[in-house]
Amino acid sequence: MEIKVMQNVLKANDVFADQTAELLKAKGIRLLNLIGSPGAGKTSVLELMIPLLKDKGLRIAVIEGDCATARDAQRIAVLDVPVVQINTGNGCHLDARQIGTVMTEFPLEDIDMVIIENVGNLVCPTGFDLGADEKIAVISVTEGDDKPLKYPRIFHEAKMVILTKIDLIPYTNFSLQRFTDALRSIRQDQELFLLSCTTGEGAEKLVERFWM
Ligand SMILES: Nc1nc2c(ncn2[C@@H]2O[C@H](COP(=O)(O)OP(=O)(O)OP(=O)(O)O)[C@@H](O)[C@H]2O)c(=O)[nH]1
Ligand SMILES: [Mg+2]
Repeated sequence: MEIKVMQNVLKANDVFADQTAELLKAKGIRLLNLIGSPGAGKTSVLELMIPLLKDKGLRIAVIEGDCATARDAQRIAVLDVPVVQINTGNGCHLDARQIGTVMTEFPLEDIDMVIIENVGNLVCPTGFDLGADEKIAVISVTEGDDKPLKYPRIFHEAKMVILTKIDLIPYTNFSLQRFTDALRSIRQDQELFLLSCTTGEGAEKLVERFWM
């Protein structure tokens, strides 16, 4: 019985996800879903990337998901892009109905890409399709190099992985070789981007990928 309820929830979610995907496809808008643990650096990645992408002429809107506060939306709003904050209360992920509602708030005719920062969580957001073109995993050096092995689903679904806080590698026992081996054991064609939001190292390569 419990399984049936869960299936219905996911099915309902997928209907909204499909609607969003169709709407954005018709308008030529790309939708990205950033997924990572609390504090992995998701908002910092956006703060670094958005000005660089704006310089290239890309028109971006952002959806921020957090249990509470509008702190991340405030950080993005100063970059002068449309942003909506969704507070989920105790909810550990964003769902497709919420995303569909927010889309009506955006001037879609003037947007090329919508980026969702999901609620900080490496597990639950992975299971809820939001209609995005791709899920992007954001993971930081300080979380440890074994995380792909322990939380494989997101690293299986996300072709693109952003490893943040690489400036901290010298101060930790993080092994880039162990991390890469772990990733490759889950998915062979993974695209790994190394990034420091503190020094800006790796930003240019990431801009090229987002620009695709
Ligand atoms: N040293 C270093 N610190 C970083 C880097 N990226 C982010 N941080 C710091 O890590 C902390 C968390 O960064 P956020 O960008 O807020 O992380 P988040 O994933 O958006 O966090 P939640 O939205 O709460 O899940 C902040 O203090 C950032 O300044 C980095 O590349 N290097
Ligand atoms: Mg954040």
